[in-house]
Amino acid sequence: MSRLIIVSNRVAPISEGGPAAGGLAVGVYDALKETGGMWFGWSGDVVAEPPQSITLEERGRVTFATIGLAQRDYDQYYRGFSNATLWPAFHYRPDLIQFDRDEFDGYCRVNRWLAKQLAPLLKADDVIWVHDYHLIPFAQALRDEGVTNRIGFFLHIPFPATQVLLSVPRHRVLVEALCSFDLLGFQTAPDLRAFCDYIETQANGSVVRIAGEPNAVSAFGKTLRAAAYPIGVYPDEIALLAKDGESGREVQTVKTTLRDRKLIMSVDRLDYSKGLVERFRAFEKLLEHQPAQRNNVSFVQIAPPTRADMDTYRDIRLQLEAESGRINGRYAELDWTPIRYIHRQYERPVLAALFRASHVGFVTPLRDGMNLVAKEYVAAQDPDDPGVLVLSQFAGAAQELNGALIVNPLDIAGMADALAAALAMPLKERQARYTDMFAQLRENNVSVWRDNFMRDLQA
Ligand code: ADQ
Repeated sequence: MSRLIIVSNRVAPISEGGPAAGGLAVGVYDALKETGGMWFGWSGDVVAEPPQSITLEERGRVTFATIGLAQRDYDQYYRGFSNATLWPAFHYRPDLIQFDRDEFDGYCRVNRWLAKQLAPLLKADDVIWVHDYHLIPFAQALRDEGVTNRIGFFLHIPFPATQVLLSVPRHRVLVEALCSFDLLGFQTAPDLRAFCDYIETQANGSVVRIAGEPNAVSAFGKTLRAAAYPIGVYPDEIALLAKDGESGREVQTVKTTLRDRKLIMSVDRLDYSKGLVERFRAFEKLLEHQPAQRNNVSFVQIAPPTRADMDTYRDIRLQLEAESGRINGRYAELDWTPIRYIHRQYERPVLAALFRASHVGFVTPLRDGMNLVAKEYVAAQDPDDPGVLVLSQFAGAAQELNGALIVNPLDIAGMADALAAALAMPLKERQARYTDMFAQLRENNVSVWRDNFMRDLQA
């Protein structure tokens, strides 16, 4: 069996079940343990000078190969082009794009430097799987180092519609670089369509669509394949975690302080793509339109800050603090706080148990590649008394989770109506929707995602 080499911007700190162990980390680490292999990427450290060597750490059959980033590389590659240009563009926010030529050069330089570090560690039959938007030029950089192995790429975030992608300076260079991979994986069919549209309308390329197989793409003198591989979770494991966590301290505290009130739950990284401001306003609208809900329902938003050294992230944080303060000021009573807005990270078992204790999972990103929280919420429910998922039409997960109440996150009143419908939904309907979605989660769990991608990469 070929060795698997995973390359991602950050190498997940693997303490299984720890807070960072999301779908990607868990699914990919499982594959590495099975085939043996290496996980290569940034250690998370920012250092004064570019480090000269990689740190190798063996755990069973898996080698973790990590390296620090010099301050300038961090600023240009990570904070700059990846997160101030690509992230907003790929989440349909051209208004937030900041472009700086030096940052773009830094992005390409760091990709080349990382490829140079990895190349000497590779063996002839290794299969390389690269993850996410930080590493679009990585295959091209490896090819320049003489690497001829199979190289696949999975994009965890949306691939934007052509007219949006055109707003990114150097878009053509990026798409040409993508074409150096042997296989491209997207979260959903609309993302795949957007990529193929660019190839056909902007790159003078061709796409052959064969049912049940990846598309065959030719462009920039290269041939490759591209398909959608929606990422999943392990629903049965999450269900167990959630049940086990029911008697835990955090869940008991929430239940005691709620008394008999209902609970609406949201969990996100604090990011402008997650639609938090609109979500707070929808909850406010619910209280405004339905006075009977006042003092009868609480909304818990857990949102640990990320990328806190960037202005756009500081802005969204301030805006949310103002909104939650304003809404609580308007509706709170001596014994009831409508919105509990919490800035911290929780361990996975605690989150799962909180999902199970809540009546509504409120997941309304303005754009999201997939959104694993939506899937985790469903997986964590009690089959005898499941909660209802209210889900944005712009989350990749909406393509699969037909049992959710699907909303447009810009339609505040529409979201408030969906919340009211969710809170009032009869048990039979909740069960039917949950059963449907749980079956879907099982059928397309994270091993299916990984195995389908690996099968096509090796074919
Ligand atoms: P993210 O944008 O980070 O991921 P998401 O898919 O929701 O978004 O995954 C986040 C993971 O972190 C989930 O497993 C969640 O439970 C966990 N998490 C979130 N907030 C947390 C908190 N406060 N405490 C502890 N854990 C928390 C990117 C893309 C998504 C895509 C994933 C995977 O943006 O669209 O679904 O990658 O491909």
